[in-house]
Amino acid sequence: SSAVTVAAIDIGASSGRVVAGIVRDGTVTIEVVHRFANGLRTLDGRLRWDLTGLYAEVLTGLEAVAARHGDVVSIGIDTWAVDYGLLDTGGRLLAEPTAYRDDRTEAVIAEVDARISRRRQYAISGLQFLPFNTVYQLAAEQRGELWDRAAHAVLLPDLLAYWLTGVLRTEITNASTTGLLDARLRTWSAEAFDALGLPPGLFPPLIEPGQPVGAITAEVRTRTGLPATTTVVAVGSHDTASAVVAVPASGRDVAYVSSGTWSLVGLELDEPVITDESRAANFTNEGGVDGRVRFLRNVGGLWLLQESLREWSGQGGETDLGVLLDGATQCPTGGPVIDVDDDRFIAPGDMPARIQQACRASGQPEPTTPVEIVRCVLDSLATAYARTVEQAEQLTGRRVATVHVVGGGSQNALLCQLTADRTGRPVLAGPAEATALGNVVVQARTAGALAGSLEDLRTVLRAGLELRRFTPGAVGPAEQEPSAAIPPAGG
Ligand code: ADP
Ligand code: LRH
Repeated sequence: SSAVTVAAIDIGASSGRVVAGIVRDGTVTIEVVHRFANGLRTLDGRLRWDLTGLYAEVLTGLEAVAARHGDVVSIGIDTWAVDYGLLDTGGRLLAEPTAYRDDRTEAVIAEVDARISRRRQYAISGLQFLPFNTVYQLAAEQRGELWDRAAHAVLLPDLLAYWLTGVLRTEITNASTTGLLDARLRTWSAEAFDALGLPPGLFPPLIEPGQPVGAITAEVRTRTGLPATTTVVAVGSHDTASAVVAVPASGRDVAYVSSGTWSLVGLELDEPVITDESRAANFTNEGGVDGRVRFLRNVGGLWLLQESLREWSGQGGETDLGVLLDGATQCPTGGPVIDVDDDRFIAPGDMPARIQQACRASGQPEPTTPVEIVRCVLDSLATAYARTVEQAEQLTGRRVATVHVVGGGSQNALLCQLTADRTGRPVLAGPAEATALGNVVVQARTAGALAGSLEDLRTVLRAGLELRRFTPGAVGPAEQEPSAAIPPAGG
């Protein structure tokens, strides 16, 4: 029977993978052929990504895909959003990209907001305010030493695609996180570029998921052993856009939590919701695949755990996530809950101390052991998920019957159970590799191995998945609510 193989490159803030996606007779399977770590490093006084190093991992992964599968038709790339690299007129990367957790934007936020008000920014882009949105990073860049030599700003998945093909494009789902895209027209906003003094051609031309970027270069062909016909195809290059494609929902009455370094909590819509209420609640209208809208909110994520583990490992403490989660499952309900959305948790550094400090500041008993801190983070995430699902219902008038949890966090049974308890709705957990799967199916559709709408693609994915179901427990949200200054999940 005819089978089509594609390669998906999916790099999150904490790890990356290169996946072979095989579509045979309308069923999809993935093989993770290469995994690698990702993280922040300090270089020249800034928190940066090692994009050059990540590209080397990409090539290693593609070589492994080529070794197993002769006929790779296409490659799709997704990474976290917002960040970019600057290229000179010759296409050379001027510096390793600054990471969104760097504090360089603090000094420029007020100035940007004075040039174009928050209200007007939101009216155009529908984007939630985050202190690291691309518009703020570019404002910091305009004052920096590279700006004079910068000919192009290139989002990170687009930069990897450029290195593989020599073709410069800006994929639109990721462009929607810059603050420079008109959410309704899905074109660059001349008004925003103007107001911020950015040259209109700063970003390469827009491209939609499913469209070809270009064939791989001869050099990449030689390095990886991929066939000359292999083409890079645009996918939802914002990782969250690809994750949402692979939310295995069977109806419209669902919310999703894409749970990784961040938790992205919301709904898929056909049209943006840009109102005073959605702005006040800081909901975003990011661009989805097939013109859909990702109406969601960034909620603090497993970053709080990742950074806590990093701290404990530095002290020689317990760092086995499974052991810590087993312990946390035994903790009594009703423990302290912090606001995971607080900006104080954005920067790297001693996370357990900041969590304890947040508990003290809100008059709650502070967790002392690693197990208690893990439990506090998970209670707090579940509380925030519940609050956000209810806000999404209120802002859109839609009802949510089921909550889908996808991404690495879907493997955390305690988090999923607490989410069911707090939201009072069943949770369907999985797939953990939603982002890679969403990347694969969009390529497979372009290759002609799958067809139809996102609903059709989700039907195909659902058939091949075993989701874990979590039912709201006997202990309801109200009983679990501690005396914290956090709005109760029950509204
Ligand atoms: P990102 O794409 O942001 O790098 P992922 O979706 O890969 O993030 O999720 C990473 C997170 O998933 C980890 O921080 C960890 O908390 C969680 N995770 C991964 N594997 C497991 C597991 N086996 N059990 C519980 N949680 C897990
Ligand atoms: C998740 C994510 C999220 C963005 C953040 C920068 O990986 O892409 O959607 O807000 O990283």
